[in-house]
Amino acid sequence: MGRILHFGLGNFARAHLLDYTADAGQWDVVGVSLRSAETRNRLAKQGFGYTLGVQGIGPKKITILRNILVAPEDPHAVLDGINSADIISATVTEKGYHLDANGQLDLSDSAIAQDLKTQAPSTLISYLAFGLSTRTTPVTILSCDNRIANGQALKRAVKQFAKAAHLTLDWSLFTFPNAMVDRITPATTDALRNALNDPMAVPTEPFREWVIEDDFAGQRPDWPDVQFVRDVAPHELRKIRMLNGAHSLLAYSGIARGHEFVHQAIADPVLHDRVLTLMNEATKTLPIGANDPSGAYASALVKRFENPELRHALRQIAMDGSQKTPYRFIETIRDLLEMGEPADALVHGLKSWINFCIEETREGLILDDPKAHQIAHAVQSNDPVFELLKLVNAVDLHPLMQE
Ligand code: CS2
Repeated sequence: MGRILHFGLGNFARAHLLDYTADAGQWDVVGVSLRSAETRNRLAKQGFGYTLGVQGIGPKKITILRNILVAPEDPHAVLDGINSADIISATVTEKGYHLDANGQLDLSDSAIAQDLKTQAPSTLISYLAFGLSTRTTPVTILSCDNRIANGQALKRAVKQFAKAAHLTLDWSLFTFPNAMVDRITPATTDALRNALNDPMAVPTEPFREWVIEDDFAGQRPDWPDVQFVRDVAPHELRKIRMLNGAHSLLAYSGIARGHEFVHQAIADPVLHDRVLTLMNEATKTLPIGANDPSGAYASALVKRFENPELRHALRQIAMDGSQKTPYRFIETIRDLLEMGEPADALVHGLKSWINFCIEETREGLILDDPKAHQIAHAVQSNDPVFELLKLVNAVDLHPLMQE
């Protein structure tokens, strides 16, 4: 029996890593919640088991979660967990890495600065740095978040934190494989809770995919259908640039056009065309082998978006845009410009994020984004477009925003 210590017990982890691990057998999972006790309290009431509502297939009971450690209640239990786990994994979303727009650990970020000052952890990055500094046996740290080269990004952040905190880690013990993760997992609705008679039910689609760099420091579960590859980059670039890029385009343009859910936005002919154009543009930037000349990957994505039962809210995707636009739009646009290829739909995506920030702020709303305050500030400046681009390190694209 092996044990995974998993940071971030949101719906995605419960529909992806935990589902795969339940299928593998032999392993269990202890979760870590970095802030609130709410998920732990609710799941504890039902013995940490919950129902996955796999749309079109039916309910599936997941019973491999043993406990959830609430970090602020007992930081030592989390550090002990890091010392004894067979695999440490994370789904803490893009902002949980505390990286700046250049992909480096943001030492001025308030949580990181605080952890450095107090020499006590509160983030995934600082927990790993402190916890791994006393570990003497090999372990794999597996990022399951959407980010290009997510494992390397996590390793870099932990390294930079450790250096700033004067911690010594034996890096020969640890591996940080990159991974591509995919399963569309919306927020739970009351309708699903009632239908499955489980307050902690998680809705998800039947499709799931996981490609992991074959770089494990020790044992791993016998996860079914997982591809272990030498280089994940083509897989993750394709998924992130095509699926997540299209998602963000649908979110910002869809909200502007009065839609609420992904399936409604993709049924709008204007957005449908724009999504296909974006996928076509993104395909051109992918390495040979990952590009999609037949269009099969793109058509499969559109079908998944059209699924009306998922009721995937555009606002869920729209959050944290400052963290998502760089890898969903900006880097792809730069690659296309370099190739001399058009990037109209992607540029439209970036413009629609800018318009979303402007509209929401002018309506007096605070965005759901770690940079919400800077965004509000940028919108109130003399040149909101320029200032917003500055926040995502993309002033070089300013000329394209005028056209
Ligand atoms: C979505 C993703 O919320 C979002 O930003 O684009 O969560 C998306 O559903 C998953 O990456 C699909 O694997």
